[in-house]
Amino acid sequence: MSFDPNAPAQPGSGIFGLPHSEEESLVVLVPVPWEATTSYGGGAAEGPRAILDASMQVDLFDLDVDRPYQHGIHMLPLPSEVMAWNEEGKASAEKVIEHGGAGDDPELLAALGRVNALSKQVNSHVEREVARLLTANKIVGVVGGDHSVPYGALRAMAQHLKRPFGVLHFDAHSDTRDAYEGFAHSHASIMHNVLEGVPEVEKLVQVGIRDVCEAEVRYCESQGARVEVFYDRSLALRKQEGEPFAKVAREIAASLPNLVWISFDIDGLDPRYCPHTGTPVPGGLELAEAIAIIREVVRAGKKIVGFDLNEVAPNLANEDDEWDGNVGARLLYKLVGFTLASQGKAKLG
Ligand SMILES: [Mn+2]
Repeated sequence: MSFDPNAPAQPGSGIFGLPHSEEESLVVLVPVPWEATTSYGGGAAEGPRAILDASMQVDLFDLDVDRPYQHGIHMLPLPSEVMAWNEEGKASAEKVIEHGGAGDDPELLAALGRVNALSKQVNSHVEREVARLLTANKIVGVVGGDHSVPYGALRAMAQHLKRPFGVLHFDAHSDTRDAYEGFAHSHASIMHNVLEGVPEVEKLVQVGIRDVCEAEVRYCESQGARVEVFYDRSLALRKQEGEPFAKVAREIAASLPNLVWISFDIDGLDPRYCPHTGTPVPGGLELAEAIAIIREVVRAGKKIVGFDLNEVAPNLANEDDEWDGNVGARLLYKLVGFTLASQGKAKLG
């Protein structure tokens, strides 16, 4: 492979301007352009494309994680079947959302059933792709799409590891609702579905949560030690009391088991990093704080087994505005780098 890591991306190159094919890459990214159950602002289905476009601007040398590109990074092509399911799913879901749920209206119940069936197809697609890549000894990252997309990936990871593992979940939202608006695989239910459907997830650690309903708080409490929540409110109070964030980051890392999947909803960050995400909430983490937490996970000797990045949505009203994709691409590169570093394949800066 002859390419200059210090030069601008060449036309026709892949993600981050890299020339690597799937075969040449240790890291393979699975794009999932799906957002059928998005209840507020749309655009997450455009996330993979926005990240890919903006990724050409990311410098390949990284002060946190050195040279992750050396192992090869490839993003699979955007799956046209998922894009078609998304169009159909959105049209059906819209009717249900407009009416605040299906109630007992036969037409709305049929639309709801169709959305749930399409969600299952997306889950199977993601599970199949991730399982295939894990079998080929790839490191896998899923790029959403809304936050429902990692479900199939976590199922595949559980099958692959055959051991318990933890999930480090960055988000403004708890995502532990039981079938939000009737949708069995809503973005707002992902962690409920993971806790109920992936028993290998022995621990869920949530960070940045600040928009949550009481039932979710009680549900998380009912899980006992299996769920630990670092609410945004508590992180803010601790900072206001003068506690060093490095200490908080180490505490979060220490709360995780040795094998960790990272599920990163971009809205866990302060919304100035993701102004067009579907459900922005004031408050949230600085990018540097999220990175500090992930760095501490690696420094604590834990192994990041895979990750997803979701809810990145571009400004659909102005295609020259690359900001959301820009932040998403940079965070994605760090996730790749820290995952490699946790597996002894990149040097921590
Ligand atoms: Mn969220």
